[in-house]
Amino acid sequence: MRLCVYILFIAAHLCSEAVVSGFSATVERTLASESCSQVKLKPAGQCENEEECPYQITLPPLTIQLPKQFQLLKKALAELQSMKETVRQLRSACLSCSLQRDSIETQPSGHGGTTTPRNVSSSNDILEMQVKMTKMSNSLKNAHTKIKDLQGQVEVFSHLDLKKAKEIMGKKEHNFSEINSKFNSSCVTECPVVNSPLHIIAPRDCSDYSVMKEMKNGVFKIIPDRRNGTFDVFCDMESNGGGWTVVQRRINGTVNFNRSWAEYKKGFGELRGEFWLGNDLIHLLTKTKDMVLRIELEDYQGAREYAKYDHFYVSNEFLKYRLSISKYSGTAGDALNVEKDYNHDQMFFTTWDRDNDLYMSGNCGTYYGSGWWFNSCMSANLNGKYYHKKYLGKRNGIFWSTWPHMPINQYLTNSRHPFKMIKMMIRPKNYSP
Ligand SMILES: [Ca+2]
Repeated sequence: MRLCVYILFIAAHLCSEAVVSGFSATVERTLASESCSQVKLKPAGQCENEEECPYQITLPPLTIQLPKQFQLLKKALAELQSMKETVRQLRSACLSCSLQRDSIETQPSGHGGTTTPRNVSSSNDILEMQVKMTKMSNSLKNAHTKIKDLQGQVEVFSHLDLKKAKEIMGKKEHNFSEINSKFNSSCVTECPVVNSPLHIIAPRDCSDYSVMKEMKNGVFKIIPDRRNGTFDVFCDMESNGGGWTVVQRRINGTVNFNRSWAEYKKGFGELRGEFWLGNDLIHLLTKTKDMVLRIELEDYQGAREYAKYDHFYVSNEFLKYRLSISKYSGTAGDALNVEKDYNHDQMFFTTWDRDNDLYMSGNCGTYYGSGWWFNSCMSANLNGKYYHKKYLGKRNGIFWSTWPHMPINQYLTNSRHPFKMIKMMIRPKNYSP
């Protein structure tokens, strides 16, 4: 019986390898060979696991039932077939390797050398190339690292926005302020009260320009009060420590000072020549800070004197630009406070068209031809007519009653003493050159 089974198995194998290569279903494939066309293999009966199924082979007209172990034989046969294929592939690969080796070994050396030196040379070449490639690889790695660093820096710059820039600037300014405060705290004696240039955004008067180290005389823009805009003023940066805002100047008589209320209010003349700065602006300048007034006078004999008032304030238009002036010092004499009827302190401003003086019988401004803080009428008038030489009669020229160089007999004669140059200028009381 066993012999019979083997015969049948061999017959089936010979007929078709394909028949036994799968278990997918009932094997009822018609075999290619005519002699085997009648042989059929298939699992017998219904079962869940095909490996556990009994098998049957049909050799018409004979059908033989085989034990389930027959299945294992079929499986082994399939594995054998697979191994056979693998061996075939390996053999093919070995053949290819052998041919390549033969091809390399039989190549001419090019210098008539033998095969062995050629191999050594090739080996050295390969070694050398490997070293070069290693070096190149290292160089590339370094370059790559540097490129990454640069990319990082570029990204930092590209992400540097306005806010960061401001922060950086803020830090720098903070550092500068620290240095400045250290410098101030290093003073042995009491430090002078000065404004830091860092905190001057809009100069309120010429002293702010002086703090910013502006050393030359000239016209500058100031903002005494932010609500009133900017004004051009002439700054004296050279006289007596500089920082002076000039409010009036007489130097050559080219400008007429016999003007209306409105003109004195607004100001007139040329800032680089003769001018009146304007009562509104003088009010603004003296309102915001305690101001010192310095008056410089020069006569045609070359005598130069000054009068300084540590308190100087001009009220607004509603209060008729009333003058507050006191605390005199200087060499020209305190002509603004001589005696009761002529004192100019607390006097209102008067022009030919606006009589605010204390002279009951008339207008001092009209009589003396100028705008001024007349009493009834005056012991000084720096807005009087500009005379180029001595004059006679009515004292309507520039006048300073305490001038020390006045001729002794001046009150006994009609001769009047003229002035060549007048300058009125103001500066904050706490200013330190
Ligand atoms: Ca009057």
